[in-house]
Amino acid sequence: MRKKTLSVMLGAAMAASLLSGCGGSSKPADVTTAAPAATTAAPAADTTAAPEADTEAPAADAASSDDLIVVGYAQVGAESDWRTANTESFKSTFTEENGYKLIFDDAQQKQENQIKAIRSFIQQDVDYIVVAPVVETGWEAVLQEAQEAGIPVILSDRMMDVDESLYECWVGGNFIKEGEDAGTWLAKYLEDQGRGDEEINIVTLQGTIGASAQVGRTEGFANILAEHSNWKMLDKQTGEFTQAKGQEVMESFLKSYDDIDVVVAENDNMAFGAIDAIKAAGKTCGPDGDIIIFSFDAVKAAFDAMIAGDLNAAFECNPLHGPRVDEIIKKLEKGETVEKIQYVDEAYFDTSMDLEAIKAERAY
Ligand code: GYE
Repeated sequence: MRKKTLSVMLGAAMAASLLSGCGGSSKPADVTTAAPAATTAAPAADTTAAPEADTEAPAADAASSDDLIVVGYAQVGAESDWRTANTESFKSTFTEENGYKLIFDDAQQKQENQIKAIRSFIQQDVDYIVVAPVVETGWEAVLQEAQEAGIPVILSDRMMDVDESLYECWVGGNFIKEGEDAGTWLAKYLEDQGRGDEEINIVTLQGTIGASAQVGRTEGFANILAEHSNWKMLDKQTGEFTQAKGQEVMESFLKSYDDIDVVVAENDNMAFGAIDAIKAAGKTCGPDGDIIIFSFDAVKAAFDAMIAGDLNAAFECNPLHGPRVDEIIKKLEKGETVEKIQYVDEAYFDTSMDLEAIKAERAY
């Protein structure tokens, strides 16, 4: 029943957007107002904040299960602290109290599992499918199946390389910008240390190959590297976004190269593994160490690593997409158009800042 109402509304929305010419625009939107900023309180804290409301109006009365919007979330896995925060953001947002039934699937970083999950969501006739795609390519067939079934698909976090008519919209971090910000930060850091013209040997621990977070961060950093003829990328290998693999790859880098100046870790957890490998090899890293190391995400444990003097900098990627997707669904339910591509504003942090104070304010 819900689905029929929705497709009529979507049909109307599509017609309206065709007339106005603004639907399906790929103009990036800034959605920082759409969801809690990185520094707001954790969603978990919010949900426990008003227990009285529940006792007066039990969830079952507030919304009969017929009224609940059923959302299937095809999650990547549980490979990192970022991912854990992202899962928590969805689970605490898509609750029955908020009018939803969430069907959550953890694909264990395998695309075939995500495709299976999406097919099962289609079979269960959910109202919306949300996907954080493991990799960018290979989604046309299953998205077409969802479209034929009349189920809107929302992409969150990572991107898909598919025709934009196959999804409603995407919300996530600007990965190319994150990579460029990291390169720009490194150039300034080396300059400030009087090493602006020195030959700089760099290695990169890449994320899951083909994931847009990997593709974008690699490309963004490469854009800045191209501006510095004295920077040399010695090696790049995937650490699959996990601490264990990051450590393993860093161990092999340290065996192959004895003159590494900089480690780029495409997420915090791989940096944590790399820091262990560097220490085990009898070297040091961080602002006072032999090796400069920085990473992406900026989860709380990255703040601890910076405060401990092991990590130089962390480039933020905000995982709190639950409230953002909730807002998108609410708009679609009302027949409103949504911006096709929605980037979240992100910052960076390094050891020149008051990290204890910043960490205390962060939600993840
Ligand atoms: O950086 C990493 C996670 O897609 C932005 O995936 C996300 C990345 C994040 O495993 O920690």
